[in-house]
Amino acid sequence: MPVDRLKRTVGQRPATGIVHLGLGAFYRAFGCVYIADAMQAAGGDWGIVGVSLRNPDTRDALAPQDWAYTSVTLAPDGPQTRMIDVLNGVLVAPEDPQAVLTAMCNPAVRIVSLTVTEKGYCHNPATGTLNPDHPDIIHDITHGLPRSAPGYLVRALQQRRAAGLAPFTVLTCDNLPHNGALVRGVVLDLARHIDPSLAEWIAEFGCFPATMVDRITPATTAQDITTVEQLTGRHDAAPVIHEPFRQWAVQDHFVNGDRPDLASAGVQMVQDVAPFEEMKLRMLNGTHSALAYLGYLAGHETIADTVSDPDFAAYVRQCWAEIVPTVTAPPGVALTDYADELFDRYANPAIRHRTWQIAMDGSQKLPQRWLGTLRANLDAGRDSPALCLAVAGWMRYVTGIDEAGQPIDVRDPLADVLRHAATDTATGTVSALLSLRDVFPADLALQLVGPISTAAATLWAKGAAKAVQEVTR
Ligand code: CS2
Repeated sequence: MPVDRLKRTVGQRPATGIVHLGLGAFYRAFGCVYIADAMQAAGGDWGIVGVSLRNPDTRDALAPQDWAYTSVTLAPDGPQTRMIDVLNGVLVAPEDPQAVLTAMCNPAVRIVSLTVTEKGYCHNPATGTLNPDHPDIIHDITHGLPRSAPGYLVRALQQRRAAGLAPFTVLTCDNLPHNGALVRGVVLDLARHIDPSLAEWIAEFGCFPATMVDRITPATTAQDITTVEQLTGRHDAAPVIHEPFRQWAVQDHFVNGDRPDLASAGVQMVQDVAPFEEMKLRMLNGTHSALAYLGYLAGHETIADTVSDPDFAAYVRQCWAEIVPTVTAPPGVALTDYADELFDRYANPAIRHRTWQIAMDGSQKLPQRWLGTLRANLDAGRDSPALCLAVAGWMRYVTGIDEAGQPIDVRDPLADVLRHAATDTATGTVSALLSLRDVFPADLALQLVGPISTAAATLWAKGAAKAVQEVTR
């Protein structure tokens, strides 16, 4: 049977109201689906122009299918497909930065959302403030056509101000602590370098709501593309594959109150996102990273494979036992139920979320995923052996050599620094990595050196599988 190409449903194109920076699989499986639901339930013109900040792949895959694509929900009892039709185009920033700024200065655009990953904010992970030595920031201070996400936000706001337009709301959807305040801080800092009066204008009129975003979305593989073709009878060059679960908590703080009716799509519109974010960053992302490093070292390809190993199942529960006392539950949430639900989500065999994918960019992820928990436990006089083993797992992983002596493809903006920090011994590696001030504050490093060295000694000597077993005994 011939396979059709996926095509947009004629006549359903919403006018553009949102520009999204960083159009990866996650936002297409999450934000675009919520926005589609909100427009379906409550109307409004919130079509999205996506921007790829690096390469043309997504644009090239989606252009021939008029920007429509298939979203596949992988429930344990089988897949469900749905066509998502809210994109009005995809721009590739390095090809034409002015086209991106022009899209952001469209008066109908009231929201610029972002999923640019942790490193895309060009901040110092340990402090959360703009890194003025970042090469893209150095460039963006002196050039009107930017390279970085903060650069696009500031230059577009500069052009909007000059044109007499209101600012757009900046809606960050990345897994960063206090993400609204963080992006506001880097934007204001960069704007101050360019034009202090611009910074004042943004501070007075801009809105940077905090958000907590959650949906597990592994990278789409060639096999997924074939599976979608079998399920739908249509060829889709860029489907997205994700779990059934989704949760979005958004601080209700938008310029002129102008936004899609997100609550109609099930988004939790709240005044304080912090408890949602802290719970999710520590309990989900924290254990995800712990399972990713140690699971990878123990030879597990995916998170589902990892937690199907009884020792790792006990290990992740031990991690939650260490994390829960440090977390203030959001209203109406029982943290033990949340942990049980997370376990079921991880165990979903239909989701092939690779440990290697989650292990990426650890230097940017560690502070918000583990260090807050470790600090809170130290302050309260509690030990965190499972989380200290996770840190040791990261340290072992970033040495770039696995337990069988094979090279690991370590992806991290600090990959070179990390590899060079590795020495022949566990103790030497621990102390070299703990002295990275971009990741570990000095006082915390001092308190952690003992327990992490203990964990590392076991990990180096006996391997991840055995170390995980011993720590839960
Ligand atoms: C993961 C997240 O890749 C990672 O670091 O921990 O992408 C995780 O899957 C999402 O935050 C789930 O909402």
